[in-house]
Amino acid sequence: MDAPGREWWREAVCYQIYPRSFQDSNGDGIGDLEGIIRRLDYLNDGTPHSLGIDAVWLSPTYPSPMADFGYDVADYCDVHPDFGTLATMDRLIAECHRRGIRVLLDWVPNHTSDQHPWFIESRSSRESPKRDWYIWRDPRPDGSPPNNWRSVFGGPAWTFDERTGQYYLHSFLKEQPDLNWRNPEVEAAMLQTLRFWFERGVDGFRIDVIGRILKHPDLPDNPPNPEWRPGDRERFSQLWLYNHNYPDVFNAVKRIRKVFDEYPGRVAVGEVFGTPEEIARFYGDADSPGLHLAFNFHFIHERGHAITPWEAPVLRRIIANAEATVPPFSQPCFALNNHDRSRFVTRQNHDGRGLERARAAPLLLLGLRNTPFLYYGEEIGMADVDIPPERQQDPARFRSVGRDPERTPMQWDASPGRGFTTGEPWLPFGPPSPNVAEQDGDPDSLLSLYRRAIWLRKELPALRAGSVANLGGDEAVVSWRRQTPGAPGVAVAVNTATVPARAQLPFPRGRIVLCTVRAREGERTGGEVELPPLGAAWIAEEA
Ligand code: TEU
Ligand code: CA
Repeated sequence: MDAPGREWWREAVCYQIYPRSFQDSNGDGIGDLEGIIRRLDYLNDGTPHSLGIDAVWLSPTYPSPMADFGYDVADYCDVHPDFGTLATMDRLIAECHRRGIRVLLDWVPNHTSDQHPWFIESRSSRESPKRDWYIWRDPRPDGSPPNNWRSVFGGPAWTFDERTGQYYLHSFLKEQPDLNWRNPEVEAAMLQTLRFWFERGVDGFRIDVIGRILKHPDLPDNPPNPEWRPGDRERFSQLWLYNHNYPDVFNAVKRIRKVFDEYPGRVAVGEVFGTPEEIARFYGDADSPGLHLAFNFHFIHERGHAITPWEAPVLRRIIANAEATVPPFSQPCFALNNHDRSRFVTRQNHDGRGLERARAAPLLLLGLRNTPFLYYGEEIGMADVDIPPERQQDPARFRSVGRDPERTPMQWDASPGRGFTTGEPWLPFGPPSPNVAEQDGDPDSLLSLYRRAIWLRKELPALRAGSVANLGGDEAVVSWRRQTPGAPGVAVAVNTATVPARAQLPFPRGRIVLCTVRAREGERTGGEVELPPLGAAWIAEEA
């Protein structure tokens, strides 16, 4: 499937599937692996009529009590019956590979489910041989938790276990106790779970919140966050100094990488948070690498939870920081959407023009030097769905923000079941439109724009493998050039203003090869191009 030594992930376009919400095949209203298999041709059937995806990332499908919908794993080496069986996963992997699609699973190393046999054993007694597989501590003299750490979902990060008289640490829900990665038995056991799936042909992993797997050994209090104001998210009331991106994490990442390197062509993509410099640390060094790729979520939110505005100067800064910090032996990894964040169309709809910005979004994401991740439904412009209280599912809703609105079922058509299920969906649908069926045959649809962008990216060497140059523009426009020796350059220009704007081009003669206004494609350009309001274009250099 791959020329030896050519690392597929450098030129890949990846697609995140939230398995519960992609395709249900047995009418129980919950998406499953058989359902995903049935939709693989939509993702890539080798023709430009498909999206042309090179890899899929599946959010967790492991046995789990589903307290956090799979991010509470009770068995790392099996499949939850709601999703299918190991045999179904084997078939999915085979069917993907037959279409040239790589398969990334989701690895959750920071915590297990409290129903995982390891934790059941660990909490059974203080003398348990697995007691030290988790982080247990005595209460403070006044009975309060061992330190002031907060759960990401709100509340203390500690829960008291009456029977053994100690607190255990959980960075997320109490149903998600943190593993003690300072215990070499834990590390060995977890690394073995990677080999289990590599042996079954899995091509890599998206690694869940890897920045938290090692904490300061003394578990000291975190200092207060001086910028925090009452009303801000509780979890930002502290600076996560001792339980997030703690220095020892980066060495552990290098040890994890070694297991990936035991199997050719496997890729490690980390879910990380922090400054551009902190993100870059996860890549390691040329002679002792860490992750192949580390997510940069700055197009979604840069610091804290503030939504990143779709404004040229901000986008330009994010691109410049990533290009300046990511080590030369790798590249950035951007996403505009995922299962934890409000969808782009909704985030950027403050003036009712979110869908227009969503047409420019793929030209930015796919026009940059990076390994981009799309999120199911993004390609048809799905928005957040308001979920009535009685239908809400996400536990984060109680003390943080519920993520159900960005996790609703894929809209394949406008029928009552949206082509997703013949049963009652686990989360309510959005309005009948947008959906794939209405956009499939429409050359001006967002879906068609995503397809053209992805296939053009494969075709044009400068976009597939080129460096970024001439990053520039002004208050309205962000633009850059992609270039690679022996091939024409491609200019990318994005207008974030609601009025037309001119973009200066880095070459005197070109031709628009992709534009948010399809009718402009084929147009010749001189040294500049006029962009429609909120519009974007890719211009190929001409001799
Ligand atoms: O998320 C890690 C994380 O810290 C945030 O994305 C957080 O979940 C979010 O801000 C809450 O609003 C990962 C997974 O992506 C997420 O779905 C899981 O809930 C979490 O880890 C725990 O496994
Ligand atoms: Ca199902």
